[in-house]
Amino acid sequence: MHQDLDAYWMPFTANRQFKKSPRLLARAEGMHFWTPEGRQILDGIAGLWCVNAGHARPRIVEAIQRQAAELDYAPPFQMGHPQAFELAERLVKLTPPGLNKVFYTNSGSEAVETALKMAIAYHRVRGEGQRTRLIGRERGYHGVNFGGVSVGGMVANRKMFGALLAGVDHIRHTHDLQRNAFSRGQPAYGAELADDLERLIALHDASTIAAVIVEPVAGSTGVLIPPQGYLQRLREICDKHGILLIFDEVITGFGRLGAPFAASHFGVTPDLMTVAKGITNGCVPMGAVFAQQAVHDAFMNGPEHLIEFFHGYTYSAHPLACAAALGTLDTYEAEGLLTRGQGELAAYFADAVHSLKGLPHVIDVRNIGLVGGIELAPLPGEPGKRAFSIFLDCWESGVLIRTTGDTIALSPPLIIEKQHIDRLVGTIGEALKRAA
Ligand code: PXG
Ligand code: PLP
Repeated sequence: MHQDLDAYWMPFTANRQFKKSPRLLARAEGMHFWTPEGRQILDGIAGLWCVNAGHARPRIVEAIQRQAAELDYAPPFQMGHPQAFELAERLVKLTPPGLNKVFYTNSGSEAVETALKMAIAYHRVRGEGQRTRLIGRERGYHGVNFGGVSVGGMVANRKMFGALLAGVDHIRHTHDLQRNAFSRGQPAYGAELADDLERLIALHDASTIAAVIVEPVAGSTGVLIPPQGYLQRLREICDKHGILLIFDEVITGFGRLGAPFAASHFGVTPDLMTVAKGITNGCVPMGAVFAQQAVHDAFMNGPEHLIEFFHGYTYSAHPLACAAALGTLDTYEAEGLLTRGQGELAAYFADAVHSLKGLPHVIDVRNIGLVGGIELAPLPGEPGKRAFSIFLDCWESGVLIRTTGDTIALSPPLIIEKQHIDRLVGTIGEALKRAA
């Protein structure tokens, strides 16, 4: 089959390289994709950290089909539909206590924009309208819209786009190979890096700061796991200064760490929490912001006929997304998937990824739940090229992995079995032995 690839400008893709030797996926089921030629590919990254229950799950497929026939669309402004409310009630049973209000979006990027605006508006409705500053972290990823890029810390995602949002600053990242290389789970050193927030508070004054946003585990910038005690310390400093803490759980939400959310796993509850991806198992675009009761209630003043929060999307609470999310929660529940990534399976996965220590170019291995990071020494003067060559080699061998810089990131569907872990890690090991 000849197909013209010219018109589609692909996102976050080396377009010219891709179009010279395309990698197409035509079908998926369970742990695998198939190419148009029928080659089977093991999915080592749950699509893009999102297909947590594996591909083509019947409860989700049927829920979407039923919903499309029943109610294709309903306006979300001044109107509602039953599935949106049912989903919200089900979701807040999974979140840490207190995070019991849900605002729907269509992606993680939109969830981030929503949370940042909510934080600034929250302070304003409480009479602290001077709290407008947003604090992110170096090496953070919060999607690609202007707010998210501004609080994010990925140089390539920022430098092309001008001045970004004003009034943003960043605390230091926690990645420290010298002290923490080859840690299993949370690294021992670096809790004190949370005190960097005190430095920015001293510089700007707490009274100007609305919120701090971090990924509990940074995914896109190479699987950076928080040092022991770090997140607790951030929570304490935010509380001390009246600053909202936002956890961006777009990747860590819905079972990735072996608990429903990273907040549950680490025992630290933020004021706002963003999710996407696994909320619908990647089947229909959806994101959400969870808010503490007190944040929500601060808006519920003034005359009752007035809109309280001037924000929302045409497709907020889209019926197909709500149906997909309900089918997804049914699947997670029926199969215990939100806690599958802990215990024996996680230990097996950890042993497997750490077995790559000692292979050529491997300078660190990191793991938590069903997330693995394998960092390689870069080729001199060509950052990212060595890891990308491993990606291409694995693809030829029928395994889909993801690389960011010179780190290989693994985040398989939570239905993964031991034989898939062997295949995934074995294929990477063989590719490393062949690599330049
Ligand atoms: N926040 C976090 C923490 C994310 O990981 C987003 C926001 C944005 O979500 P949307 O749905 O707008 O893409 C993300 C997305 C990768 C990779 O390879 C990660 C993401 C997206 C694409 C690639 O690491 N995360
Ligand atoms: N641009 C225009 C001209 C619009 O009318 C709208 C929504 O009505 C938007 C952008 C925003 O689109 P969405 O609500 O899908 O984010």
